[in-house]
Amino acid sequence: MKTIFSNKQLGHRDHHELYNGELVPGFETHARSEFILSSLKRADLGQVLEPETHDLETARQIHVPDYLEFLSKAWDMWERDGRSGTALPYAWPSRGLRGRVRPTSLDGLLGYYSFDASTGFVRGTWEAVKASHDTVLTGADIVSAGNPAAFALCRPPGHHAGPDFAGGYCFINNAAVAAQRLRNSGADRVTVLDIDYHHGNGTQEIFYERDDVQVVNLHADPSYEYPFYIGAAEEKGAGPGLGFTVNYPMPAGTEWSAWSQALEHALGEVRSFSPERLVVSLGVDTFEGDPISRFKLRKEHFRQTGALIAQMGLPTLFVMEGGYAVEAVGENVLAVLQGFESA
Ligand code: 7XA
Ligand code: ZN
Repeated sequence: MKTIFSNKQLGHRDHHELYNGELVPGFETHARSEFILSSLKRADLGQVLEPETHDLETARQIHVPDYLEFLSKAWDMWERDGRSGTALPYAWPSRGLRGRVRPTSLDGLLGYYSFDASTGFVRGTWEAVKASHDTVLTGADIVSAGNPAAFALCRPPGHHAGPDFAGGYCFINNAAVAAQRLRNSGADRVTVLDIDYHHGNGTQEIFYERDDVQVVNLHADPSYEYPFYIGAAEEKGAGPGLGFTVNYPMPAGTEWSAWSQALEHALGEVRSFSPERLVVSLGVDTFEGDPISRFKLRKEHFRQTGALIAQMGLPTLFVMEGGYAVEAVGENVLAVLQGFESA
């Protein structure tokens, strides 16, 4: 299987996030991709390709143009203000505030275009975000060209980013951009299967009213886990999209037996939709050793996950999302991809 990755994605580094009342080094480190790359290379999984450079046309079908423009300028605005550190918001337009009115100052804009304090900008952020976007588009094109699968080693990840907001370490929603690209390339129906520990709220919101992209999420129940305010089983889509969003929230401590049952059920839903292409939002923060998560999957389970997904027989693009047990991330991702290939 071909992997796509650019070293530019490593430039988003040394950023901080608000965690347990302190500004701490971001969990979403560049080292994660380095561990993944070295595991893939050691196992000789396949070629690692540089992404092609792409324009933002497909991304503009997913995100509003002024949001993309802000992403590209946020750090420069921050530096022009004479600031250093990490550009993070500290105020958000909550219920009762004028959430639709775009402020003019940088601090106002940071809150306007985000929903948390874990998604900061540093000097290399935009170049990394753009390269991550190029990586996923290149992966989608590889799958459209007739390859059975590809792995877009995206970083920063994407599934929390919505039409006009960043959050959860995500800026551009790579999986959503890929799904749109696959649609533009002629696939009538595309499924995004999100197996990250956290609910992919951005992907859900982007496609919530569409009937051409099914979004299926397996995740920690939002009643106790980030992103907290979305991802319940009752959320099923709206308007023409009704029935094309499927959610499997699960309790803390979920082990393979329950998780794999949910996956089998989810794959049944995918079969009923009969997509022509599959995008997998691949997070391995369901791992028992993950520092910010509470599920109990082990390496052998990741291999079985890949094999179960392969049984769908669909051209598949894997898109990297979360996973923070840095030294195990590479082996767990490799296990999914090898499980898929060997099935
Ligand atoms: O899938 N999403 C993630 O892995 C990121 C979750 C961000 C949690 C933020 C905690 N401060
Ligand atoms: Zn996650």
